[in-house]
Formats: sequence, structure tokens, C-alpha cells
Amino acid sequence: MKFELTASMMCANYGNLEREVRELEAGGIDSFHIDIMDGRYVPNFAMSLNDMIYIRSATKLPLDVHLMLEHPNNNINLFIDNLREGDTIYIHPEAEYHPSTTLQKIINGGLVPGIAINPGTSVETVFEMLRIVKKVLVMAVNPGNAGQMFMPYVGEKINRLLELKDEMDFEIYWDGACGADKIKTFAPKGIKGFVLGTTLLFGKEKSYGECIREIRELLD
Ligand code: S6P
Ligand code: MG
Repeated sequence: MKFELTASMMCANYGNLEREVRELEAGGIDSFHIDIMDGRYVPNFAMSLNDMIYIRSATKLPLDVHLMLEHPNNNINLFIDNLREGDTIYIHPEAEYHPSTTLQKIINGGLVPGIAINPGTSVETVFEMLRIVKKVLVMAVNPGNAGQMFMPYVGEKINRLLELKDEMDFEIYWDGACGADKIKTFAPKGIKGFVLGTTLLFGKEKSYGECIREIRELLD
């Protein structure tokens, strides 16, 4: 079964980011997930613009930029101008007064528009935006940190999004506490991709290649 795997680069070893990118590429990762934080929308500063620009220069694979910023519209061009066609920008709609304006800028910039939905945000709140975006990033943890506990109640929301995705033309991605059980359950239901962090990919005794091969074999 085909599903996408993206590496959450806030979990990578910053002592040698270039080697991390190479090893993930060689191991068969599909894209790089870049968690940009401002310390206000979320209580953390993980990655910032220069980290994204470096990783953009170090790989030809797509980047998946997850903006955890208050009012991303204020700085959206900094991100758009440093990405390439085929890259994605996710915003959190509740962090913006006019999220559809920001999404339109992402579209006009030739990028893939996405929204990230927190565990406590309902589908109804973002319903109209589902007509605009191509990707919905379902947060299975509250945003801000890696290595957090899975929020089981997001399962109901995923079922609702799965019912809507074909009619409204978007794909669903999973972010947070992504374990083997989640991939085995939700990939067959139609979740298109999974963000891999400390749960399945980083800080293991095995190489990235071995981890990624084992994950792909879960559904072979
Ligand atoms: C959280 C962030 C995520 C995490 C990732 C970590 O704010 O958006 O992308 O980095 O989920 O994965 P894990 O397996 O450590 O929870
Ligand atoms: Mg993320």
C-alpha cells in the first residue's frame, strides 16, 4: 500500500544536519517536515526561517512547512519566496484573522495550501477552508513539542474528514505521536501520509533506512 512518510526535522540531530538530510533521503523518506514556531502561538521555538532555507538548499525532495505562528500572513512571503513549486505550507486557521487570504497567497505563490487542525478544533470550524486547501494536517497531539501523548479523540474527526476528502478534494496527513498502530489503522482508511518524529524514526538504535523499511513493510 502506498502512503507518504515525512521526517519531522525538529527531531533531527542539528550537530550534522547535512548528514541527517542525506541519510533520510538514502533511507527512502518522501519529504521533510519543517516545524516553524514563534514562541507565542505555541510555547516553543523549534525551527525557524534559516533552518528551512538550509534544508531547502540541501535536498530536491519536497518540503512540508508547518507554520505554528500567530498571524502567519504578516510574514508569509518570507516562506513562499524561499520555497519551490510542489512544497506545502500549512497554517493554523485559528492563528489568523483571515486565513483564506493567507491561503490564497500560498496558492498564488505556486505552493500547495494546507491547514493544520489542532486536537481541540472541530471540522465544522474549518469547513469552508476545506474547499480551498489541498492538504489537511490532523494534529494528534497539541502543537509545540515532539514526544507527546496521542489524543485518542482525534479518531472521530479523522473519520469525518475521510468522508469529506474526495468530494472536497483534499488529502489528509497525520502529525504527532505517529506509531505503527496508527499507520496500520489509518493508511488503509485513506490517510495519505504520516509525519515521523521520535515515536518511529529519530533517536533509535537502527538506521533511518531500517526504520523506514520496517514502516513500509507494515502494510505490504
Ligand atoms: C508538534 C509538531 C510535530 C512534531 C512531531 C514529532 O508541534 O508539529 O510535527 O515534531 O509530531 O513526532 P513525535 O513522534 O515525536 O510525536
Ligand atoms: Mg508538525
